[in-house]
Amino acid sequence: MPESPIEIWGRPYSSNVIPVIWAAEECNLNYKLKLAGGSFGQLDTPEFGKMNPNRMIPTLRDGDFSLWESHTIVRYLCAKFAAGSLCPENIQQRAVADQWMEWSGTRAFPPVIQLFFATVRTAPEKRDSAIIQSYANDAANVLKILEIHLEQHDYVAGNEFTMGDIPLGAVVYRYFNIEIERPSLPNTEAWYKRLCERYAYQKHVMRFFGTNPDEWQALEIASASEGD
Ligand SMILES: N[C@@H](CCC(=O)N[C@@H](CS)C(=O)NCC(=O)O)C(=O)O
Repeated sequence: MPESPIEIWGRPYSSNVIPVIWAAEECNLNYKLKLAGGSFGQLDTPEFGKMNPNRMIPTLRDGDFSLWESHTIVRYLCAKFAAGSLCPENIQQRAVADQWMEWSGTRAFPPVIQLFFATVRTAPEKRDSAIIQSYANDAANVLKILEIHLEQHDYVAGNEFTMGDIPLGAVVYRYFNIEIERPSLPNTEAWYKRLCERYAYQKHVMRFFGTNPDEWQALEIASASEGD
């Protein structure tokens, strides 16, 4: 009997789901997107609770096996379907890829998501420019660490694209596409440009996310057509 396709539960505009869908596409995976979270609901069902007791997206289902935590799912997909390329065989290179995935979650994601919520997800008349500026400064200061690292490398774990670039690449897309002033980060911009050349990045990450909550909501609802 043919194996049933992997299911990714989530919504295409969720910041934590985007890296998983991007990774799946990089692995040329035939997966099903099961719409869940936000306006799509589903998280409160008993079926979902069995897969993920946190009732959060993304959640992956591979046959009888369920997995949650976006970075762990990215690692799983890359180890299963792209061992030796997206998931490097060399243990030190793989550890460096892991390191930047963790760094993305703990250092880069927080100020960028706050920036996103303070701008796109807040009505223009309610925005606080001082708060926006402070998140923008925090994000820029953190990304200066990446900027120095990329002086020596084309990608975060060396000169090849790996899973280490995935969560961070999704964060950086938002950073570069929110209307704020940014300092010049030439190495980071060159890396971002390399990511922009990838089909999977164009398809799943480079989405117009709107400029205000109404536009964002309309885009999210329209993404229902991407479900299985
Ligand atoms: N650390 C978790 C965070 C998951 C998370 O915060 N997911 C959010 C969406 S980005 C969620 O499920 N929110 C409820 C919803 O979308 O309805 C991960 O990386 O997977």
